[in-house]
Amino acid sequence: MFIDNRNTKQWQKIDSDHHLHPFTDHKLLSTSGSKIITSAKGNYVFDSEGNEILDMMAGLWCVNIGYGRNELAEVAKKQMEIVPYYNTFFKTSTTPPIELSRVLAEITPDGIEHFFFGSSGSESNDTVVRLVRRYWDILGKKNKKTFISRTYAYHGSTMVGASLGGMEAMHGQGDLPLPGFTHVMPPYKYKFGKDISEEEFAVLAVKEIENKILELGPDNVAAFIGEPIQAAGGVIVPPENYWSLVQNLCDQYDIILCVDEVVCGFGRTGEWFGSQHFNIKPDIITFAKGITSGYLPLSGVGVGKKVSDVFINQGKDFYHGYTYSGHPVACAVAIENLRIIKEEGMLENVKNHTAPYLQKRIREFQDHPLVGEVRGQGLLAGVELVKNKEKKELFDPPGKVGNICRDHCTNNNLVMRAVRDGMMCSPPLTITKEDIDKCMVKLKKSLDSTLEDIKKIDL
Ligand code: PXG
Repeated sequence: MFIDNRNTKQWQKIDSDHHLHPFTDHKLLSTSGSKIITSAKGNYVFDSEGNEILDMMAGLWCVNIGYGRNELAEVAKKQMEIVPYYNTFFKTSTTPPIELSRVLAEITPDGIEHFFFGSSGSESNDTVVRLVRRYWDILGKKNKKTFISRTYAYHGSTMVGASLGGMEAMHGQGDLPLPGFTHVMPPYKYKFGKDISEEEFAVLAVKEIENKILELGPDNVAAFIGEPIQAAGGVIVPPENYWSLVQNLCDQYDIILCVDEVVCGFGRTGEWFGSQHFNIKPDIITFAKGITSGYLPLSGVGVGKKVSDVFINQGKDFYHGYTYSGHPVACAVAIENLRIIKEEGMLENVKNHTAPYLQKRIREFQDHPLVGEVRGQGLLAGVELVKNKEKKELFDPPGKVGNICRDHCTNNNLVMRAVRDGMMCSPPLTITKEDIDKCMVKLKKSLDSTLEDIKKIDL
């Protein structure tokens, strides 16, 4: 084992000397130092200073069954002893990816029967772009290449993941998006549909997609991709009728419908998948995170009959795969994780108890002077902080107030995610009503402190 008896300062020094973090201003980080997480249990993580921190983000939208489930460690150990690694290339497989595929076929949206594995959500979204373009190629529709996605979408951080994503800041670095990726308005009613009804706004948002299809020409459009609820984009919950309209549009113009289930998958909405919550049947889904509750890296693509038939029945090759596609240890851990979710009735508990409770409690902030909107679905929720509540006016430029509030949450030993000026949460599926109550006390304190702070600064 590596040396684990250093103190906080020592870890921070080595971290700052050698470790590059994702999405981080390292100059700033070297002055504050990283928070060093040294253990975790249930819905809490503990840092090297002994703080007990309520993790309302389930790590990074992923620790669905909570921390410290030894069953997963046992399974990993056992599988490492049996076969730690073998590949799934060259007409070979180990048993865990086969069994995991069978289990997934039972719980994924109707019609999704085949699974291809990777190690991250970004990788699986890359797989989708290659798969769908190859699909149209095989069918002789060689121009169907463009992917339509949405502003504020998050689909990963590789060149393709960031191109599919609709994050302006990411596009600003490294000449992105790549050619063949375009973005339309998301179903973000608070910002884009202030004065109309939910239903009217859904029609408007879907009309934008149709206009984009017509502008590009349907013969050039490969697929539409979206998260059921945009998570890292700010917990953007679409109107109830949005997704069925999108599905109709994709059918009408012969466009593949890809649903990115990386966050919404594995129980977040109280169903196995967000597609089931919105009652749609995607052609393809991608998933990651919650499939192993983050205990090991694993991701995948679920492929429906329409696409898989072409590859399987026409005997066409697809020159694509990763060393760790179907990694036996990660797949074994996933099977155990899914067993726990199922056998402990976590979906039912989320749907009938904890999600309604979280949604009810967080809506109490609707009257807070800083809060413009409270939104959420299932165990995804957030409050949008605004400059002017009556006029629904957002802070411009965005981000400063969100960061202030996030820092207060940190000081109150609460992990929530600041997205622009919203405070978002996505707790483990094991979150209890007591922990939700604790979260509300900490969040109220953080919002009140933020309000006091911003009175003193020029925004
Ligand atoms: N799709 C969705 C919907 C995601 O949320 C990915 C794909 C990419 O997964 P990987 O495993 O390649 O990271 C994600 C990841 C944040 C944050 O700041 C969110 C994600 C990753 C990192 C940070 O909220 N989501």
